[in-house]
Amino acid sequence: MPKVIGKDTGATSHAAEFETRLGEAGELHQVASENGDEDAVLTTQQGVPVADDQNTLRVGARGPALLEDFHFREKIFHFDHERIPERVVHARGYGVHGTFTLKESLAEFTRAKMLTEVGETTPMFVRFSTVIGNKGSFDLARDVRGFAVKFYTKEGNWDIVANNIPVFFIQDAIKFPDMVHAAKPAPDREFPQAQTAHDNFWDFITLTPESMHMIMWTMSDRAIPRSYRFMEGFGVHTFRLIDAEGKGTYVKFHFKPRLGLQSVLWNEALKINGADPDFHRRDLWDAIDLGAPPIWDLGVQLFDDDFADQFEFDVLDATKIIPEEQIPVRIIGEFVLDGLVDNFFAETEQVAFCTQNVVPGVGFTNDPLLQGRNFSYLDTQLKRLGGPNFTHIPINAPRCPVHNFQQDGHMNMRNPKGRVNYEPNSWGGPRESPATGYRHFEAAENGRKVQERPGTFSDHYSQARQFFISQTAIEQKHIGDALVFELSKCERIDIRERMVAHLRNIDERLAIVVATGLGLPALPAPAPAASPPLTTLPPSDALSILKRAPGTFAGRKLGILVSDGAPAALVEALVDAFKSLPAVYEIIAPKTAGATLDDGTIAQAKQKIDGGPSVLYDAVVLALSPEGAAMLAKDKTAKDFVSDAFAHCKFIGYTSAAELLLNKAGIAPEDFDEGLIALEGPQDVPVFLAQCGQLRFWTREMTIDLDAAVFLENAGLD
Ligand code: HDE
Repeated sequence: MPKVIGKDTGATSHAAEFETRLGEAGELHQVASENGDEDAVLTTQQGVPVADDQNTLRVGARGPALLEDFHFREKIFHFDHERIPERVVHARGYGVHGTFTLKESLAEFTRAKMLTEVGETTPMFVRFSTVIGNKGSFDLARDVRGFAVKFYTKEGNWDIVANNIPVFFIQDAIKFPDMVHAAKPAPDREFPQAQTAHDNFWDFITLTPESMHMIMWTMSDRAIPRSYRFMEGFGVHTFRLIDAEGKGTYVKFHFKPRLGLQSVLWNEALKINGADPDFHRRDLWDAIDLGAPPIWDLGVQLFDDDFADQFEFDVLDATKIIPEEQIPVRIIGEFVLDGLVDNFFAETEQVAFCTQNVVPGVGFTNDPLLQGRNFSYLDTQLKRLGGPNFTHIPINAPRCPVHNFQQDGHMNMRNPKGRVNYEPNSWGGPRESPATGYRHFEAAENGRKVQERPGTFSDHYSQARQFFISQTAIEQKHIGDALVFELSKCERIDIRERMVAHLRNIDERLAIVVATGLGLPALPAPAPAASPPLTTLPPSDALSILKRAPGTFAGRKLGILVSDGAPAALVEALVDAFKSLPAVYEIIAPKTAGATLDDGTIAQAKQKIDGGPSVLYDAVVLALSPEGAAMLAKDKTAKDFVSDAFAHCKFIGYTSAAELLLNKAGIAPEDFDEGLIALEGPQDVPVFLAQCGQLRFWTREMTIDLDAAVFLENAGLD
């Protein structure tokens, strides 16, 4: 029997069962658990055993169907109603279960048990999402990612309905429908899907200067994440922690991924969407399924009124961050996302988040965006889930006692006993509890009733500039590239010009790069600014992805392209080294069956090369024999594999025979750079592994992309 590699892609299979998860929350699980059971009998929804599920009831084999066929009618009726309205925004999402563990108590600031009982674990559910695309759109749209978190605490459900970007497009919830309409496909033509690269979006944005800070983030690599596992999460608004005496402390919530941040290139994103539209959901599923669940630290920025009063911007303005250099993020615990759903619809589709879901000790501020959200989410659930009883659905049901006199309604799942359904009453509880019950923060308010934006919200450019100057050169180039790409899709020249006019208030060099990229004949005058932009805000390294690179390939994926006769010792050494990080690998071969290596070992292929383009991997190895290289050098797909890996600045390990394929793919000997690593044998693997820890060889982009020249000439950006 020849040895076989390639079956186990780098981590041990995760055998954990999550069957009980839904059951913990409710009593509704008995039906689902039967599916897949060999002995189970197919029944109708009424539980009646079904004798024939292949043929409708007819008068004679070729005769008309009979109305009497209740099984057929029920089956079709149910099928006809399988869909519920998709979310207006964040329609495409992916949910997983997890657990939060508190490491440091915030007892000084809040009475919330989840934040004060060190060592306590709290079950949770997280739904990641894109914002604009519909449910069937692709994962790698340039878009904000939702990072909605539901904690099933002992004191009720607490939701932090967060994003992977810490600011938002608008300051007041009243503009949300306009913003979303403008971003979604145009109403007449219903395209483009899941994209902001169109006139309507940029028309709205350029007429809404408050969006400029957010635009810097969405044009940055943050909007094309490599995976949900490599994203930060932010609660965006300033919330409040409230202690037992009613004292409030402002708080901003942060989720920081242990695996570090990572994004893909735009050209790569476009290709990934074709090769695997489910790239992000598959990545998350695989990581959990293979027993390498992602972990995030939960952090808080805490501050008081004194800080708020002297901070350059209004802490109620959701288009502003508080730089971590000014208020450090204090890590108080961690969450592990290690539980796959049993059923996508039951859990991920039906989960209902709401910013209003808070627990005693956590409260709101007057952020006008947050106040609007507090209305919107509950309202949306009524439409989507069809009635007021969606909290009875297991994924939404609290994991603590629920007692109240709210009753009846569509799909009521509870069967309360006894006579009492009002309060006060002479029959018995439940009763309110001044000691343990939720208490709102007693904010002192006075003022005239007005429709007015506070003057303290009027600076729209300073933090946009701060974000931009905090990036590395390559990240700045990507922002320029993204702006040129998006605006090039706008047909109206005045919209392009208007955006460049805004950019002049952010960074003159960026404005020049974008104007040049768009071929504008002249720079438009800077947009009138409600508040003069500050140029004094210092760079904040925390805003850059690359300045905080993790320096390891752990959690990433290596693609090993093999051919018959490839060196087995090298392939095995690669597999062992990357598995130990741990990272995963996939074997790609010209044939689905895989390849026979030089010692007779069978390398089983996960992908035939046509289905496994290099965009699906973080680094690649070309482990080829001379014959294999000669054959692949004639193959267009193999050449694409190589030239894409090169163009996307990936580290490429190669056997000497594979040089032929590299050359035929357009990488001439003089183009070879330090990102291309010769692998003579197993002894070279440690060097390759160490290099891969840089994730990308970014220097290459400056030499192979013509736009880099515009960027370097005009900007000398740093
Ligand atoms: Fe949302 N948002 N949003 N949003 N949002 C929804 O609720 C809304 C905003 C966010 O995975 C909707 O159940 C308004 C900011 C996430 O199920 C809806 C405003 C942030 C999710 C809604 C905002 C978010 C939603 C649509 C402006 C980041 C997905 C479906 C005031 C902090 C949750 C639904 C999931 C979903 C309203 C702005 C995050 C319509 C009115 C800012 C992660 O209710």
